[in-house]
Parts: sequence; structure tokens; C-alpha cells
Amino acid sequence: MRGCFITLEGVEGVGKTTNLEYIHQRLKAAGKTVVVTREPGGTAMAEEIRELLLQQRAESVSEMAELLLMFAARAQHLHSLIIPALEQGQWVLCDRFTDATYAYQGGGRGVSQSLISTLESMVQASLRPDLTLLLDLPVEQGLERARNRSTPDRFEAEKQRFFEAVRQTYLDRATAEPERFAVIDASVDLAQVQAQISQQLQQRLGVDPA
Ligand code: Z5A
Repeated sequence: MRGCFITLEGVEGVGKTTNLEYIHQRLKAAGKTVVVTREPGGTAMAEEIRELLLQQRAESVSEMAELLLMFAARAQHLHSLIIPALEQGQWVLCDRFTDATYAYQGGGRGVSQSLISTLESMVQASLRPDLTLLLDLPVEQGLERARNRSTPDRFEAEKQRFFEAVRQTYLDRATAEPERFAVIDASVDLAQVQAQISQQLQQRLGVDPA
């Protein structure tokens, strides 16, 4: 039986990395074999594309080049890791996936949603996540949490307005697909965030509480 595909989304600093390990442990405790991965990246070649995408550079990057590189990395990730794992019955837990393309390249950069949708169908056929946990909090709060880290990458260097558009696109997508998305209030303390995640894993996927 095909494994379950779970994605984690949200703007900068919402706590995806922090909560990824928590979800991993919850799924393992429930007896699932889990592959944890991320986008862009997840395989050696896709990680090289990630480097290309995140590096700050003097040359201005075309929106189309950025979009196609995101999908090139995704095609490789699906081919080498995600699809084989799901077909073997493993669960895949992925830090960002195509909703991030709608949010960042679509909402943030202004690329048309229909173009993204065409590429999504070409690259993924009918494969979509079974559950997308959208960690949501006001942009300023996320930027504040992320501010103390290393030098900003090419995306992190964007202005607040860019991230507001990213957040709104995520929320619109969650409203349009409530059966796939669970919106988590990430503005509260970590224990409360994890309680919400735990409840969603139980309600939607039957994962027993710890
Ligand atoms: N991107 C794209 O444009 N298009 C695409 O299709 C895809 C990606 C797939 C890399 O993503 C960039 O790629 C991303 C979008 C673009 N750029 N941006 N921005 P990434 O996921 O690697 O990078 P990120 O969004 O910058 O993630 P992040 O910086 O690692 O943030 P996070 O994982 O969501 O947050 P965190 O590191 O877990 O937490 C941040 C801090 O907050 C940390 O100190 C925590 O201890 C703290 N924290 C976490 N939760 C809490 C709570 N509840 N209370 C208080 N403090 C907390």
C-alpha cells in the first residue's frame, strides 16, 4: 500500500524545522517508517539546485529561471526519493513542496498560478500531498524569530510586503482545499503548536497520540 505524503509549509521563521523532528518522532512512535526530506533539495542533485537558488548573487535572477529550477529540483526529488519511498509503503515528510511555489513564485513574485499549475501537472501528474500542515503566524513575528540566524539567503533578503503576499497565498490555498490543509496557529508557544499538530495527525491520518 502506498505510504502517506505529508508536507509542512509556512513563511519564514514559522517553525517548520523545529516541528519537523517532532512530527517525525510522533510518526515513528506510531510504527511508521518515515523518510524526512525538504524542498528545494532532498537528493544530491536537487541540493545542488537548492544552492543555485538560495545563493545571493549580483546577477538579477529571472522569475522564469527561478520557477523552472524549483520544478527541476522537484522532478529529480520525486524521481529519486519521494515516489520510490511512497511506492514502498514508507511515509514521506517533506519540509515545503509545491504549495511553496504557488506562495513564493506565484504570490511573492507574481508568476501566474495557471503556469504553476501546468508545471505541477507535468512534473507530478496526479501526485499531491495527503496532508499539508500550514504553520501560520503574522509575518513580522516570523521575521523576528528568524532574524537572529546567519546571513540572509536570496529569499530571506526580500521585503515584508513579499512575505505578506506569500502568507496570503498560503491562506487562500488552505481555504480552497480544506480537506488537504490543516492550518496551525504557530504564534503560540511550542507546546501549544505541537498539541495542534498532534490533534491533526490523529484526526486526519489516525496517528495515535504519544
Ligand atoms: N522556496 C520557494 O521559493 N519555492 C519553492 O517551491 C520552495 C521553496 C520549495 C528555502 O526554504 C527557501 O526556498 C524559502 C522559500 C523558497 N525561503 N524563504 N524564506 P527553507 O524552508 O529552507 O527556509 P525557511 O523558510 O527560511 O525556513 P526556516 O528559516 O528554516 O524557518 P522555519 O523552519 O520555519 O523556522 P525554525 O528554524 O524552525 O524556527 C525559527 C526560530 O523560531 C527558531 O529559533 C526556533 O527556535 C523559534 N521557534 C519555533 N517555533 C517557536 C514557537 N512556537 N515559539 C517561539 N519560538 C519558536
